Amino acid sequence: MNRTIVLVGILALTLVAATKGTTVAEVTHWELQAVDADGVGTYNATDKVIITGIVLNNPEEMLNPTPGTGYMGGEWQIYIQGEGNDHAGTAVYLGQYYAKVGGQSGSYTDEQLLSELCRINRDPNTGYTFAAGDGVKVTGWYKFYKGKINVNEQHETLPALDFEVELLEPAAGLPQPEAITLDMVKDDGDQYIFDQTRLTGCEYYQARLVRVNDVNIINPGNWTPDGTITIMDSTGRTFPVKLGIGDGFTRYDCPTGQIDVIAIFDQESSGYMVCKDGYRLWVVDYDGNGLVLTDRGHKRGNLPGDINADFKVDFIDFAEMAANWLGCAPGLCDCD
Ligand SMILES: [Ca+2]
Ligand SMILES: [Ca+2]
Ligand SMILES: [Ca+2]
Repeated sequence: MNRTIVLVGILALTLVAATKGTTVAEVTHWELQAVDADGVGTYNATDKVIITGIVLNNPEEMLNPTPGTGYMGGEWQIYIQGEGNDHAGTAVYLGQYYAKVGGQSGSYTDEQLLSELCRINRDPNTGYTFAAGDGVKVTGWYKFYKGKINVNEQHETLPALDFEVELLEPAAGLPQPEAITLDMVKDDGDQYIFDQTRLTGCEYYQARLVRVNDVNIINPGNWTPDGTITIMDSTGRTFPVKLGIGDGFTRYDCPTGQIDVIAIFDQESSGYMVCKDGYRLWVVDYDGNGLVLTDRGHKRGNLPGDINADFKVDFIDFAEMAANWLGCAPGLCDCD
């Protein structure tokens, strides 16, 4: 016990010392996401980085922010896509139970987590609540994990390791998803295409919004929040699609027949030191439109109380409201 306390103390002092001479630079996502031949991130020029771009997702539709849930407790993650010729993107992550990760020392209490979520969900200068499609600037530390360099707190709760999210352009709009076909990311044998230069294959699209047209879902039985379905194209190539936890995956049935998919291209490799697999598409919510697996974000009908967007207010809407009565979105409600 004493040894643990001493070790934690030494770690804290080390981090404080490191903070004094902290180096920071604005980098492109392209620079930050450079990899070696094994797919391991190589960026190490500064301690902290500043990145800018467009937020691709609402965090609570990707990971559950509720304190005490899941292995890592409440979690928060957004993807930020680079603009112009900065053809890359970066995930920004915060979790509650860092102490469960090897070599890490602290975790957040429920109250501390909610305070952190309230802080990073809003622009510190205006109080504006961030949403997908906003232009932002993130300043923070970073850590490599299973194929990507993520901006995070290096899994420590010390305030010196906080990251900051600041608003650059409210409602800039989501980027146009880049249309890809599965033969651009899978070879003839249906294996992932890895290219260290990141100019082709899966690495080129990592952490960016893509669109795959004319595919079908071959395992609709996996349709559930946080589930993983598989799409297949006419050549027989397949790709996993991770479903987020947006309420549409409960409210609507899995789309059938030939569909299109709009998703964040992600990687979470099977290994830590060789990271050339584990690519997947991540769709965080679905609006039930039947043709495109996405949430278009433009609800029709203009009828307050029509929760399931079927253009009438009835018991189905009431039952959903009743089931969520007095619910409070962690990190968004009751801030301050
Ligand atoms: Ca990668
Ligand atoms: Ca923090
Ligand atoms: Ca309705």
